[in-house]
Amino acid sequence: MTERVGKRIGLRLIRLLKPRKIPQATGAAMRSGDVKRRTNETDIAVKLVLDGTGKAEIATGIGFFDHMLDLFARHSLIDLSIGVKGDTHIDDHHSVEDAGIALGEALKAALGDKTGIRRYADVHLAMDETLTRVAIDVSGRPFLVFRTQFRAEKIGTFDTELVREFFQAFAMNAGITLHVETLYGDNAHHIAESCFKGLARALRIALEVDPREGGRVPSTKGAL
Ligand SMILES: [Mn+2]
Repeated sequence: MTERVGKRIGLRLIRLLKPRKIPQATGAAMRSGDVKRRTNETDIAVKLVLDGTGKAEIATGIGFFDHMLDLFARHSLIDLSIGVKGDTHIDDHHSVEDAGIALGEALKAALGDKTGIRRYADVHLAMDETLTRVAIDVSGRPFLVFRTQFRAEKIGTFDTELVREFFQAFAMNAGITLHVETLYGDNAHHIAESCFKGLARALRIALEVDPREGGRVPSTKGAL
């Protein structure tokens, strides 16, 4: 082996051993949203980071809703902090709906001009006997199709009809087209959970920056 070849192999080894730089998800500023929303009915603070690890600090005053938002963060890998003080002495309606509005607004703010995102995603989310399909287009065009029915009116003290209220408020304020359909299922807790997890998993894909987009907005119109 000549000295020159030996040197070349040595250099290659050093290059291989050097810790590789991990590519940043965005290559740009951190995609985050911060919304405070106060009405006579609720007082809400939401902070989120899209490219997070699913860290959650949730306190809505509604046990079942906390459970849903906690798993939403975990499965979307969005870092989410949400505090709600609402008029739950009446019922949970205002708190759930307004949390959906604030979360949607924070997500929209975090997305900015939607540069480089995958935009579309669909997920079949299985949970025991339940199967829910969630399809989204992060389009800037708010739309909700919600074909999920509950046999029970309550999950603990939580009104099952509020699941739809949350999805409606979220889709309208995030500016996404959101289709949710429970293909089959019996247990109300499973059905609600499959909807929230399905949304989380779909967002995780659709909001991700696609390196092949090369920093473009994924639309032939050039804007979303
Ligand atoms: Mn559960």
